[in-house]
Amino acid sequence: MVGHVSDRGAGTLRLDEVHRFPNRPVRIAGTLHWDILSLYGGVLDGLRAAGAAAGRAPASVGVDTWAVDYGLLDASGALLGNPVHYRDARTEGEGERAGAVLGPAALYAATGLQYLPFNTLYQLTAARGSAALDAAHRLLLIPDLISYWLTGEAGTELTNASTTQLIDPRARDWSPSVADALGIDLGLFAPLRGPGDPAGVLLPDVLAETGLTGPVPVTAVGSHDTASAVAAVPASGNRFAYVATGTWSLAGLELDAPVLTEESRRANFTNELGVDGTVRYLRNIMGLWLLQECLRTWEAEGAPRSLDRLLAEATEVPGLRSYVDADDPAFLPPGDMPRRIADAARRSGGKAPESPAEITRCVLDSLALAHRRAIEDAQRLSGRAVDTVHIVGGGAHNELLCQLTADACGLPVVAGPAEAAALGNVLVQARAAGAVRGDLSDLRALLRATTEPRRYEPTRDRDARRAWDRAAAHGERAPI
Ligand code: LFR
Repeated sequence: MVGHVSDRGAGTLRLDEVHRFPNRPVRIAGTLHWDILSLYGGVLDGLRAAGAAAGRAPASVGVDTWAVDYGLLDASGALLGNPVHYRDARTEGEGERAGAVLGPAALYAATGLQYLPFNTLYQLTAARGSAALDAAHRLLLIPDLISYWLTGEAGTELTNASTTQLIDPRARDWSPSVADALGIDLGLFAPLRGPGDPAGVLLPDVLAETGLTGPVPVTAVGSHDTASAVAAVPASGNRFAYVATGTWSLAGLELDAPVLTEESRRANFTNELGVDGTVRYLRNIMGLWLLQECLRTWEAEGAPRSLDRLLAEATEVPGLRSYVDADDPAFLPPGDMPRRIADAARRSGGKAPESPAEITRCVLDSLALAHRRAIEDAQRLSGRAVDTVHIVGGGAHNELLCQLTADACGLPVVAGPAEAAALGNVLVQARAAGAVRGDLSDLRALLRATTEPRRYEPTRDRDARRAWDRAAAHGERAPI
C-alpha cells in the first residue's frame, strides 16, 4: 500500500494498492509454518511496485502484520527455521502447565492478557529444549523480522510485544517476574521501540533489489495489525466500541489504563497496548476465519462458492435459526469447517445448518452475537459506556455482518474503513515524518474528513430485538 498523507488545506489521506500477494501457510512434517521467505519476497515486490507507481522512493516505510509469532536468529543473524504458525497444535497443554507454575490469576494480574493457546509465552514454553531455541541469540516478532531484513536493525515494537504475554501493561515494559518464573530469557528480545520511532534505513541490497534510491527510512508503527487498525477507527470522542474484522474479530474499547481485575480475566479480556499510550481492551473472537475456512473446504471438495452470492443467499435465510459459540476452540485449527459448525450447532441444541447459505447465516449470526457479548462485557468491566460501534477491516464490506452486529448490539454501526490497518500504519509514519501533526484525535479527524464510512441503524422490530436478547442469554459462556 502506498499512502499519500498531508494535513495541509482540506487534508489528504489516500491509499493506493500497488501489489498484493498470497499468504499460504505450509505444513511440513506435521508442523504448520509461515512461508516467511515468500512473504518477504512479496514485500520486496511491493516496494519495487511502490517506487514504480510513484516515480520515486517513499518518504518512509512501515511494517505491520498479525501478532504473537516470531523467527529465531543465530549469532550471525541467520534465520533458524521457518516461523511456526499460531494455529499449530504445539502449544496444547502449555496454558495449564504455565498456570500451574504461576497461577492464572497472577499471570493475568502481571500481563493483562487474554488466555489464547498461541500467546508467544506458550509458544516459547512449548519450544523449550528445541535445537532452534537453544541456538537462538535473537527472537524477532514477524513485523520486526521483516524490518530487520529491510534495515539490518533489530528492535521489538511495543504494541506487538504486548501480545507476547511477557509485557506489564501498566509499566508498558517487560515483566521479568513472569519471564523468570517460566524460564524465558528476555535477553532474546531486541530493545523495545514504540510507534513513530525510527527503525533504520533500507539496506543497500534492498535498494538494489527494489530499484529504490536511498536513503529510505523505516519507521516503527503499530506493528501489530490490530493496533494500526484501531488507530484508524474514525471515531470522535471516547464513547465508542470497535470491531476490527478480518480473519479475526477483535472487539472492545480503547482505554487509558488496563483493567486487570479477576472478573476481567474470567471474561477472557485482553489488555493489548495501542498507539499513543492507549490500551486496547478487547476480546479475540474467531472472526471471518469461520467463513474463509468453509469457502476453502467447499473449493477443495470441488464445489467452489462465490462469497457475494453466498452473502446474498444468507440474507434470505431466517435469522438465529442456529448459532454456535464462535469462540469454541474446536474452530481454531484449519480443516473441515462446515462439518465442525454443524456439529457445534447440534451440540448447542439447535438445528444444524445444512446448505452453504444456512452455514453462512449461522456464522454471521454467531459472530454478531459474539460482538454483542464482547462489547457488553467490555463496558461492564471497564465502566465505560458506548453509543456507537465502529467496524473496521475487511468485514466492513460485509453488509449483512454489519447490519446483524447493529441489530445484536442494539446500537448504530459505523462501518469502514476496510483498510484500517494500512491507514493506521501510514498515519503514524506520516506524523513521524512531519506530514501530519497532532494526537490520535487529530489523526481520526483527518480520517473522518477523507473517508466515507457507512452507517447501519439497529432494528426497531420488537420481536427481532427479543430474539437477539434470548440468543445472547442462551449462549452465555461459562467463565474460564
Ligand atoms: C489479527 C491478529 C490478532 C491476533 C491474531 C494472531 O490479524 O493480529 O490481533 O490475536 O491475529 O496473531
